[in-house]
Amino acid sequence: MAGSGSKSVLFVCLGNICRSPIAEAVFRKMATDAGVVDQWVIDSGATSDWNIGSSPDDRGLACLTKHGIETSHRARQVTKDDFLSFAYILCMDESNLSELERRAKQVKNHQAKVELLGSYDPQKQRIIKDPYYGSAEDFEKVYEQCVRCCKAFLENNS
Ligand code: WE7
Repeated sequence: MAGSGSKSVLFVCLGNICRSPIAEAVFRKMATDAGVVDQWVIDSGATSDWNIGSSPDDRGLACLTKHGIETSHRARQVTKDDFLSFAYILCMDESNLSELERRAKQVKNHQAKVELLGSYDPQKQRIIKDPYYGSAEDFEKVYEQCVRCCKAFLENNS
């Protein structure tokens, strides 16, 4: 839960095992390196309840390790409370976006701005594609997109 005055972001994808844990870990590393991590509540979640409690995908963990980033995240589903406690909910594709917008409408006085993480990409790649049925290269591409977008998002909120 975000304390008063703190900034908050929840990264979301379908299962919270591939894309959103990478985005969360990348953003936490950047905020840590910038010395502002204490000002932030950072988390990630799933639209589905399929993988609750699972570790991130091994390919995603390998990609993060390769870039010197760790995570101990376990998958969780987005809750109604998330729409009240987070300032930003940033998701990966149009399917995530329409699902989150549908759920936001069901929460009275929802606060969160629901956006595509890719809307922050200086290279204008709006969609961060699901790498689940993809290769290590697809995870690397997700990582690079997360780096560009998280950097821009952090700069916008500093
Ligand atoms: C995924 C996935 C991803 C697809 N992470 N899963 Cl088998 C399934 C069914 C409902 C929810 C989830 Cl989470 C999962 C397992 C976990 N990134 N991507 N499934 C996926 C990709 C393309 C077409 C259809 C699916 C279900």
